[in-house]
Amino acid sequence: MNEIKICPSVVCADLSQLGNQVRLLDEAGVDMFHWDIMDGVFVHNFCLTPDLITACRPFTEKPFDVHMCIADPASFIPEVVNTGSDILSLQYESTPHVFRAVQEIHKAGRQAGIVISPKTSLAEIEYILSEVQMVTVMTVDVGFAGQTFLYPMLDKIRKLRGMIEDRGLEVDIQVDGQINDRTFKDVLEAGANVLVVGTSGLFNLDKELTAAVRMVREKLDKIAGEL
Ligand code: S6P
Ligand code: MG
Repeated sequence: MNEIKICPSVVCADLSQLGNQVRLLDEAGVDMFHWDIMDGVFVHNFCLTPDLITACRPFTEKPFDVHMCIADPASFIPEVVNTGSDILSLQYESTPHVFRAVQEIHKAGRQAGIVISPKTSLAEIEYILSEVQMVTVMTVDVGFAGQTFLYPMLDKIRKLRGMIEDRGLEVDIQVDGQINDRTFKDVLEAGANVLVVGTSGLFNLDKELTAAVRMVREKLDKIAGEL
């Protein structure tokens, strides 16, 4: 089984204290950070920006994954590379030339990820699977925190894990959208290993982030022990 990674969704943190929140989450033992960039075009919402990510980069050395849920992610690769982020995750549906975009990310020395909306089938991404380091399966429609988990995505995760194993690839499966105590077991059983945790999955558990992260880690360790 791939290493289980806790990946807080930074947009769900206290935005007035962002640098400190990143530092506290790092010290509490999270594995990486998830940064949503939204542009009000691909989704009807605005979110974090490259400048904000750059400002928070000095607060941890842990990997930053940037979920580029914007109209034309490929055209913003240089800006996101300049933030010092480690993984650039392209929203698949708004990236017309995915192969070229993935190559550009690799040329910049970063890892490439793709993010697929619930409506996108695995057949669409089969051709690019061997080129990316992570696939994110959206378990809600992209755009907002606090939505409803889409249970049919469990089968997608299961099939994706099978495709990765059949091909002998090393690809992380990240899940994003309502990943919390109610869904941890289901997504891990299905084959996900990178868990994006937001308000219900992490930040609401305890006002002390150290305690909240510890609670998540204990739950995940327990589930992993039972799998
Ligand atoms: C949703 C976005 C996500 C959310 C994350 C946390 O469009 O891409 O990264 O920030 O899923 O929200 P929640 O409430 O669904 O756990
Ligand atoms: Mg996201």
